[in-house]
Amino acid sequence: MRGTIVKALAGFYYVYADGTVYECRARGAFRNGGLSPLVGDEVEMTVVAGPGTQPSASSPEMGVGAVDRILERSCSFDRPPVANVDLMVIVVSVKDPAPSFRILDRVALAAEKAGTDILICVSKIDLAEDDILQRTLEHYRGAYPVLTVCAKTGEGMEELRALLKGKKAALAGPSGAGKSTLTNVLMGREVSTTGDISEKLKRGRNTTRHCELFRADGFFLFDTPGFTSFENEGLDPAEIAHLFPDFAPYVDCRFDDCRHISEPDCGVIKAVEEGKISRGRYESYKDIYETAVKAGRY
Ligand SMILES: Nc1nc2c(ncn2[C@@H]2O[C@H](COP(=O)(O)OP(=O)(O)OP(=O)(O)O)[C@@H](O)[C@H]2O)c(=O)[nH]1
Ligand SMILES: [Mg+2]
Ligand SMILES: [Zn+2]
Repeated sequence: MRGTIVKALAGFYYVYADGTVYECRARGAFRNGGLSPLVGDEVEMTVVAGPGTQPSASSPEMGVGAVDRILERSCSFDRPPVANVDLMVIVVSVKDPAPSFRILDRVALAAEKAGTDILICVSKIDLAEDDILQRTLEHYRGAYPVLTVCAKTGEGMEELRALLKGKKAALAGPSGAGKSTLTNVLMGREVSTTGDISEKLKRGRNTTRHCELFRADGFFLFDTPGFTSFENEGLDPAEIAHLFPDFAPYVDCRFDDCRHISEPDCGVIKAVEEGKISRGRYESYKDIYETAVKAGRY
């Protein structure tokens, strides 16, 4: 039978198939294949026991099964560990935690590399102070669509729903940004535990510990664990500029192999000086570039 992995927890995979969730172990042979199943994977599974017939299943309405094979993925991520995402919704709160563009740009880069669409969802706008909202919009101008939402007042939620329609969308972003709160609003009920913000650190407490795929009305939604840091692995320095869509109109440089760091007649540097590329995005680029060069040396 074919199904979708909706949750992975403590060595079990929860597969939704034909209206029922099956608690599954991955088959031994398959585990040795090197590919580990991810939430969002489409799989081939075998039913071991139907719902209500196996007392060991963690809930009586669950069946028991085994995952035999992972079907081909459209994309997959290490962080968050999910597969078959159409739209990566990067959730960033204006306050508690305040945006870290350094981290967010790395998350966007990973999504860009995986080939998913990207939406920046600015959350908790009821808490916005000074010009943080303006600075966030400015940062992503020309790079990604930005939507401002508030789970508390409902502002922007209809627009968000419209953008998610027909898609498998993952909510990713810093701990405490409000991903699980948004999940609950979008699902219309409490499906995901939310947690308060650490008073001392002004950031989340890593409340969500596992990825879960929810079937909403008209779309699918992954809630994922937040992070407090993020690094991109295995990047070729030369590919990085191509993963900055806001640079694309300006990659018109004197040298074909321009690094856009200090070369003369560099279109990217010129665009930054003229305010066409955001300075913050350029700083992220340089930072990611240097890190990738260093990583390649060892
Ligand atoms: N003022 C305000 N608070 C919000 C809003 N959305 C979420 N919060 C609060 O922010 C805190 C963190 O929310 P969560 O939804 O648990 O955050 P998360 O992104 O899922 O965090 P992790 O699971 O740790 O990654 C909670 O106390 C929420 O009530 C909002 O729109 N406005
Ligand atoms: Mg959460
Ligand atoms: Zn250049």
